[in-house]
Amino acid sequence: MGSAAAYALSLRGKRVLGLEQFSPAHALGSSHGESRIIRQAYFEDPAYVPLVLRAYELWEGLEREAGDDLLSLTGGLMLGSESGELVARSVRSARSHDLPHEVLDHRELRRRFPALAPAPHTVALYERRAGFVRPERSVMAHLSRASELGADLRFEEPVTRWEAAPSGDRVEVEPPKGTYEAERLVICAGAWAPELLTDLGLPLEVERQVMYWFEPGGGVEPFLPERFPIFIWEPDDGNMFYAFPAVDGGETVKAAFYRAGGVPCTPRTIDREVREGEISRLRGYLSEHVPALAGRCVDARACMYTNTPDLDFVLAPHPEFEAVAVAAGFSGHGYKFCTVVGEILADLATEGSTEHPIGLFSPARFAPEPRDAATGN
Ligand code: PYC
Repeated sequence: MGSAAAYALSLRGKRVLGLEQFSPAHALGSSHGESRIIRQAYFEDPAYVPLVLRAYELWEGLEREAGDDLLSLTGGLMLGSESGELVARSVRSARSHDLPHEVLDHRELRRRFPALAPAPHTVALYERRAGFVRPERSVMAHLSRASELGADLRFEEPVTRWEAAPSGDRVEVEPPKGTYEAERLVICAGAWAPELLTDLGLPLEVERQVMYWFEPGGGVEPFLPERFPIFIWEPDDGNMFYAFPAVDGGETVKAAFYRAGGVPCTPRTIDREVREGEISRLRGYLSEHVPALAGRCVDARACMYTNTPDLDFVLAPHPEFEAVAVAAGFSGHGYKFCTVVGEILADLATEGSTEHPIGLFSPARFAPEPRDAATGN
């Protein structure tokens, strides 16, 4: 989000200073692991659809500018039962925004995607324009373009403190190497947001999630992007998991849980070791639903989700300091939006507002209900 904001602001001719506590495109936060899902029929809320459609346009523009393959459209499946939430809500989003999609039953699923083993009650929404983006390469593309456009990007500079006057147009940030002053501040601190935004009192919770790379038992052929889509599967117990095709000539397939199995942590306490029991748990779901994928797990890496209680983002001007814009709480599904989030943050920093529909992301939704003076409730 920070690299996309640095790029969007540089594109508008602003003088940009970017401060990152680690190295470019590092693997210690929430934007590593080779691939992130991109999809349009957004089950979380139809309000995300206009934003994701703009994100696609910006992804394509970034790819052209960077001369790199950042976005691959492989098609995507949302699978589950008719009584579950994932498929019904995806269909609702697709219909309400007129998105091209198909609803497939288990026979059609088996015919078109033979690597999947859907039960007779499984249904799915298929969308052709779903796929994946490449997070590390995309972060580098945003950073390189920002830097080419004149941004001053500094790494290994952790910001631990910032200050702004309530109505002023000066802000100050203080990494150990010195103090910087600016007219505007954009804070995209990922899992470090709870520390940098304590004044906002956001109910953010960081959780550890693990990404796993499996070596398909019978070889990678059935999982190549031309025949295997990204998918999210909501099994009957509600523990969603997802997977990608084998990307960029690799012999492995990445899979993980979504909104299931997270362990509360902080960036300081996160356990980066992955245990056999965790691997076996995901392998169990794979052997039932994608049997050929349930082979040897050759790699597993921890990352962090920063969750809000409703799992919707926080993206808004700071309620007290007009010179400050805030992006946080992407709740494990934000990366695909980073191009449009960069554009929104540039709007907020330069204009104080945006035409994009970001009402859903206001931090005001977490404010305590005012007490009734008469009843005290
Ligand atoms: O952003 O679509 C997403 C996603 C699915 C699983 C984890 N993130």
